[in-house]
Amino acid sequence: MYFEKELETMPRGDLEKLQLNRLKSTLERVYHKVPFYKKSFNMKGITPDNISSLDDLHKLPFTLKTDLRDNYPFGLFAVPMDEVVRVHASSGTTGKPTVVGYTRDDINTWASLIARCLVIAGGTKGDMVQNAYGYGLFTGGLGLHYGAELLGATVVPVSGGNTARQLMLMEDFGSTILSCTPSYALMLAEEGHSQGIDFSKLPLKAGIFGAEPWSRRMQQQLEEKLNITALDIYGLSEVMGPGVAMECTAHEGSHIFEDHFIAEIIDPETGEALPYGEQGELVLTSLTKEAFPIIRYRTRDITSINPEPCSCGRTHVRMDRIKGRSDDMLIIRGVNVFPSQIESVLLEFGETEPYYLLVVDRQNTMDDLEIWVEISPQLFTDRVRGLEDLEHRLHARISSILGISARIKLVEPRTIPRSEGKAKRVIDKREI
Ligand code: DLL
Repeated sequence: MYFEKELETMPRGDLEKLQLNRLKSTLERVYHKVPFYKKSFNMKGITPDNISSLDDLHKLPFTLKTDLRDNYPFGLFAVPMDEVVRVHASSGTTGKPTVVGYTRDDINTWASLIARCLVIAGGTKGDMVQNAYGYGLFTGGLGLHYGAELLGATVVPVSGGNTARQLMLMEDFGSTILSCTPSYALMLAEEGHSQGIDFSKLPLKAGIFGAEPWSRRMQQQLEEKLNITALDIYGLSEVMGPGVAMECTAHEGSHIFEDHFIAEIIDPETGEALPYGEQGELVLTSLTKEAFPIIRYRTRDITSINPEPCSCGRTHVRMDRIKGRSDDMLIIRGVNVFPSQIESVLLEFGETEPYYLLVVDRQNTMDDLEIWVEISPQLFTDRVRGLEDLEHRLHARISSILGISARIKLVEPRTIPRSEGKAKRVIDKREI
């Protein structure tokens, strides 16, 4: 099932023609309407006329998160403010947020892409979507909301948090689709089980989880615990919000909606384009956005792209799960470490829960990694004597996966803080 079959299954030749036309008109608009782009194109000696094929894209300069900050709040908007019907913002760790804007047509496009995502998850107008992404400046809540309404489903705009109420509504309303971060879905599952809820008796059938990296194992675990099909939704506010890409039920990557975005993979060190299949940083260009078009945005997200046809019939390329962000990647004693690698290991072991915290410190000149791991309630009560053995096995497995040794600290069930939105998994105490 498709929401916009013709566009989702368009032959690649036609899709590329559509992309080129849309790219050209986007470039014309940004060049003439946004001083930042005129300046950055001029600095490379480029005008929109120099772009005559999709291969020419690499001639254009990248756009960075700092460019958004430098033009705070509305400096990169390409339409007058009276055409902007909504803004969103993402909070950075420091300083001012980055602000993005939408025209009425942008909101409609976004809703149609979310409707595509819901249909991929088996959604129809008969569904009840419990939307537990945060409402507000974050794009998750309102993004999912408008797409579900466009599809004609019933939206429960519960937003994040208040787990007891979420579970009550899920049971009483008979929610069929849950949307939230994977870490919050895990918390709902855990709370639900401890309250004695039998998810197999509820009508819940699908989960649309994203906004943070999560492993395939965590996905399988959520599918089991909640008795649903769990799918990965990807997006970022700078490029639109959720719905830039969506995993289909083949579970072999997420389709990037290429009629609206062009995706490239680059080497994060050199900025050079990498071929299909190679892992690097995802760079995205918008093709239809009016208020906030964006050219070659460096997402910092690490993935690879697969152009092979998909069994679901969609022709749009698929990206692999996001491994982490190039700026979240920890470099410990010179070795690259992504938190999601540790999550996968923990889920291999039945005795641990996928709640963990990486604590990085520097003793003299040596980096020190300590991994706090929550043990399962069962192990805690059953086999206190087995803990040392578990610690050794975890240590060996994690060292072999990461290529560096880390200290394991087993902690009691429910001691690592749960999150209602994006989980925080790293504490870096190094002063570099
Ligand atoms: O997180 C938009 C979103 C909302 C996506 C709801 C999915 C669902 P930002 O707050 O701007 O926007 O954060 C964007 O979150 O660059 C990735 O690093 C990360 N991210 C988003 N989706 C995924 C995913 C929203 N499925 C940043 N897997 C992105 C891994 C993801 N990381």
